[in-house]
Amino acid sequence: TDFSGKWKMKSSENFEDLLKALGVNVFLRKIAVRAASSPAVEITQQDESLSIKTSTSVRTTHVSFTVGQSFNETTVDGRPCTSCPKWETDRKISCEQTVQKGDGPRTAWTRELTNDGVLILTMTAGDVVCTRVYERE
Ligand code: RET
Ligand code: NA
Repeated sequence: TDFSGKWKMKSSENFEDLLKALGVNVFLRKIAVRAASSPAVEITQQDESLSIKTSTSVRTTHVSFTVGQSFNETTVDGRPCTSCPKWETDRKISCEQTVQKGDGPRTAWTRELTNDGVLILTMTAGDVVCTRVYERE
């Protein structure tokens, strides 16, 4: 499986509900939702190592990790966490996050490359699941 490429988002469900579950206030939520409606995602992958850059007008994140090795990143609302990416299938990575300070709902993400070459990102906070579908640019 090779996630490499530049991706554009085709659909998004529950992103605002996800931020709400994380306790983001309505003012910041509206800003975040607008910015996150047109992200630029660029992934490079070498074997089990991925580098993912997600850019929006208000927030850009860049993570690099090797599947099977924990790494530090931030939750979608910006809290530092430790993440444990694992292969769930040979086309899907699932990753549980543990925040370094404080508490809140459990968070996780998955990234799956479907047979049709579509990238499906899910982000979970407690029982809220946000699903975002990407196609290659
Ligand atoms: C602000 C303020 C603090 C809370 C949040 C913000 C914005 C977050 C954004 C996240 C985008 C995430 C994406 C994820 C994966 O595709 C405004 C910095 C939540 C824009 C695109
Ligand atoms: Na996204």
